[in-house]
Amino acid sequence: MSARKPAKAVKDVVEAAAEKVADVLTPDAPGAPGSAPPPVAEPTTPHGPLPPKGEQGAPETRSPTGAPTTANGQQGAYLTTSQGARLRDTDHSLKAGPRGPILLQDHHFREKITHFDHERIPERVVHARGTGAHGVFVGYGTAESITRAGFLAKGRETEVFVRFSTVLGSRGSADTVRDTRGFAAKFYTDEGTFDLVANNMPVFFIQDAIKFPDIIHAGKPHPDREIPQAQSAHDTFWDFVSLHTEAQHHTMWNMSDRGIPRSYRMMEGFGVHTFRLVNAAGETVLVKFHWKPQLGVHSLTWEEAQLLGGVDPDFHRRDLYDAIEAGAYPEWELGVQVLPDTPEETFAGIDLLDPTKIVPEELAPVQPIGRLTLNRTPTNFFAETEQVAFHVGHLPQGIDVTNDPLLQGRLFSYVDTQLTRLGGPNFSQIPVNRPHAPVNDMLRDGFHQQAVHAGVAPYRPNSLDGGNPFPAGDAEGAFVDVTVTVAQAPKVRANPASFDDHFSQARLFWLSMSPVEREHIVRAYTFELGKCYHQAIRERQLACLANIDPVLCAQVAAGLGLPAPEPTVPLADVAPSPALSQVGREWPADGRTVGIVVDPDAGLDGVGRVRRAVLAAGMVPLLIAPHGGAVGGLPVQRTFATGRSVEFDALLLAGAPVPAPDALPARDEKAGAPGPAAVDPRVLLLVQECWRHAKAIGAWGAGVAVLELAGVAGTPGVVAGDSGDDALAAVQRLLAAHRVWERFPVSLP
Ligand code: HDE
Repeated sequence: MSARKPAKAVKDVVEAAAEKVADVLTPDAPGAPGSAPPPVAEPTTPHGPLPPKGEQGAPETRSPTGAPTTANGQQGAYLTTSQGARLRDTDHSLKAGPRGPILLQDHHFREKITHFDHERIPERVVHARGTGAHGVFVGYGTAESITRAGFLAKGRETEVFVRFSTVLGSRGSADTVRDTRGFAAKFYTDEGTFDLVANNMPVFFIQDAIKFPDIIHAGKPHPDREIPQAQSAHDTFWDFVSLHTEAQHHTMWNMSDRGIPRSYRMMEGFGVHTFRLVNAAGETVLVKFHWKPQLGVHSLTWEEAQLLGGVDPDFHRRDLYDAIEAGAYPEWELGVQVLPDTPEETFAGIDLLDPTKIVPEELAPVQPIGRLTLNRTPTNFFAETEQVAFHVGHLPQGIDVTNDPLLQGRLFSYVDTQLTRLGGPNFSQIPVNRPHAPVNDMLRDGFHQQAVHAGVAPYRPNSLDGGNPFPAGDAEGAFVDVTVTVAQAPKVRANPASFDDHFSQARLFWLSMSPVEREHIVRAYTFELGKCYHQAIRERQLACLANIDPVLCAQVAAGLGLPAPEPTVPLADVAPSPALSQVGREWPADGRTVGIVVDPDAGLDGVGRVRRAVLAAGMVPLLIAPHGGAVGGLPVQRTFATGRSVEFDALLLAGAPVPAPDALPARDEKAGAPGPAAVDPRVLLLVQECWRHAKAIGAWGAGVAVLELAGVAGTPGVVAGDSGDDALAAVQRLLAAHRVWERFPVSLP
């Protein structure tokens, strides 16, 4: 190992220090701590770390598997042990004769099995089921007047890793369950990592972090039978939220279509808490963070979500990765609602420290400050998505926390949980967690230490390491803990009185919904409460609904066969917030899937052309045929047996295929669907399900006959085109609204 040469600046400091003390030290005596003799006075001139002592070496910068960069998990053509010894055989253990016992000396066997035995780590206690992707964030510069955070500067690009998740289910649970979704973003800014650990709903169940274990215990499967998995439709959940009525607003969001997103790409994200921004002049504002998806906010229908739980439990994961692979990069704008930082910390009468409240966008518009594009999928799920560790306290200069009691509790929880989950305090050294800013902390040792720290003085101030590391000031971009006056008050276990309003914003949400969205909310409450075992819990939740809205309460009560109770508090007089509704606008259809049913025996008139047009429009065409392989030279992605309507956003019929040889209920129960024998029954089922889920359906040529046979011809959103181009164009127009909403008749005002 060659001795290292100190950098010029460091060398000068070292030599100057050495000169001063040369008379009291024997320069060549062994055992001197540090590579330079310490000066008597505390070193205060900032400089880089001292080099290691001359005799000291360190492993070269390599990945854990010996590759020169951290990018490759493996290298070379040959199978090796973890130490790099090449192996001849990995299929036979070393035995005392072919029929004899395995020998303890078989290092390869022991290493392989032992490593395998320890492959799993504890799953996250919440948000265990997740999906991650890499991307890039570009600042617009519009936040420069309110924050000194450099990554928001105009045109500044920052690498980002995002992990989406459900909350309640285990790591292997289904994606499409009714639940809140996590939307956690790690910005690797050059001023330190910023984690915006957000959800797809802007409010939370509780107002104090001390209740978090309780709401999660209530939402998780019952402790005796460990059912139901990844669901809120059970007694303990509704027991909790009907007793802790502050949960009613968040529960309303869960029962709305927001609880079953169509795609992670089509979700909003919310920082939930109010944050405090500080600019270069030290001025502050309060903000709420919002992610706005370029594709709009869209949801599955409840039946789709339920079918997908069986047909494709990885639906959201697949959707995200397929879209990125297809080049339909998901995009969001990051925005802030900017609110004055007043001593009361309220806005328009809304307590900004109460995480069960929103500030309606109509009162404080969301101002865009940058754009996120997800453009790379992870190479290794475990290394990246499973090991990523977020923390609400990971903040760069310019962004600070507030006293929201939920946020305050989270500031403790996120490091604490990683200690167990990732096996020690060094999780920030795992590749996906490594900051992209220079790190010079005084944290040392611990399990799985990857860094080889030089020096002897990880404390401050020190003289042995030349005083390094040095504190930074404003000019060096030091983090700002904003000075906030805390009012003199008794030390109490209590909430502010303003936290007592539990129903007004649940009502605001209900009143902001379109009629079809309200029908879905009624259905969700009725379903979930119907799944509860105990009548007392249903009655108690109905009493909460009575305080939100009499129509909602009466409809749910009717479904449960119970009387609708009277409200116990006056109904709040609130103005609806149209921004909360998902219906009534048009959005791009990038990355949407279009199923195309083909009949190989009847010609493939225009199919290739339509397929190309779907691709050109940025959507994903999936050919559905009686058998796999290819049809007319075009690749088949789904057969009548493997395909199911829930995988497609829209359906095109290019033919009317007769029943395929496997159209037998004994081979495929779907083939038992009743209908005329002229067409494969699975095609009819496909059309009927798409129709039931209000999806656009188009047909041309022989395909038009299928519309008649399925009984959907001439109904809203069902188009018979003269050509494939025609049918596709009409379907594309319908897709912009997400669904053919008029197909759902509504009964509510
Ligand atoms: Fe979390 N939350 N949380 N949470 N949370 C975790 O941290 C916690 C809350 C959120 O993809 C845990 O690393 C407390 C609100 C997301 O890795 C844990 C409270 C919001 C994720 C934890 C909350 C969130 C987590 C578990 C106070 C929306 C997944 C694993 C009531 C703004 C991050 C982990 C990922 C994960 C604690 C409330 C979002 C236990 C104490 C509000 C997106 O530390």
